[in-house]
Amino acid sequence: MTSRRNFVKLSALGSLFSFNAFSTFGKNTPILPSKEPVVISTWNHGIMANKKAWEILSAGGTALDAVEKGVMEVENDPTGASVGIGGRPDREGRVTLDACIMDEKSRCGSVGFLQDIKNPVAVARKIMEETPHIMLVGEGAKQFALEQGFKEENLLTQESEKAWKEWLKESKYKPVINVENHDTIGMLALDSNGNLSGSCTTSGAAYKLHGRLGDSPIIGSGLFVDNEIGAACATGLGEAVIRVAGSHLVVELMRQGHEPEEACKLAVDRIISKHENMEGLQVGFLALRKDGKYGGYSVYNGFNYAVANKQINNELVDTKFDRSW
Ligand code: SD4
Repeated sequence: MTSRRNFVKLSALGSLFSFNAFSTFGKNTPILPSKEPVVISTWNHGIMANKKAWEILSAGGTALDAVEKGVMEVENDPTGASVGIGGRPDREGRVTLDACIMDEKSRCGSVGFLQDIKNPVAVARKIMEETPHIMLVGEGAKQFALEQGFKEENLLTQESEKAWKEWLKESKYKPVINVENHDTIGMLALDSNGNLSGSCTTSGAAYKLHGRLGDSPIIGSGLFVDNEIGAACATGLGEAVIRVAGSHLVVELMRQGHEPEEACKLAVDRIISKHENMEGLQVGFLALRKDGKYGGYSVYNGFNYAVANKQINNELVDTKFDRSW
């Protein structure tokens, strides 16, 4: 790693010449932007999402289209218990969805507490492209979605309702976020123009309080993209991610010269340092840098992600972690 003295020297150089900070900050050798497409996304369902995203990227499509259409595959899958239709409801039995999207121009859109519309990521994109705003929530977000032609539908599947009724018997709120729960999908992509985009979509923590928002719709927490540097997304206990503005932190750590995996690890360390009680506190970060290098890291074991590029045909990778369950 770069010594502090070198870092200060290089930072000073970086501010003297106001070119792309990424090419010098914290590094002895410049890192060149890549135009080799790559997509990474969280958990096992990342495979399904990457398949669609890779179709788009490998045909020369944009990272923005890839990250939207990719995660919609998971939103549309009724067997997924944490995203889109079939997502676990809150403690009142209502499915409320959160999502956001961000592109290479730092344009972003976000939707929170959206009900009865199964593709919140597409609603987030419409907010980004069709309104002067970034975030819409609740009734207003639903009204906007309906005006944009989205269909109203019941998102509580029979299976999800059954699981919720089972939960009601004890009604104990205990966030358990691990690989079995097939959680939130966050996706980061780099396209053949060298542009980065990201998306994040979820039904949030199962059996949450009605009205709760997690990190996933919050730009800088669940997702952040800076086309000069890289992109990051988060999964896990949203309250912990928000506390440290997790995805923004990961991108800023890459700006300082940390490798993607190392940036994710340092963000995990930050989360750990801010919590006395680590019980149930699983958080995982993914990072994709402008040069196509990527990595991830999690608080506990069990977090994985899917990667697709020209060399890797959509494979799952387990991240390193700080501690075991
Ligand atoms: C939330 N971060 O609402 C989401 C849930 C999640 O893996 O990512 N689970 O807190």
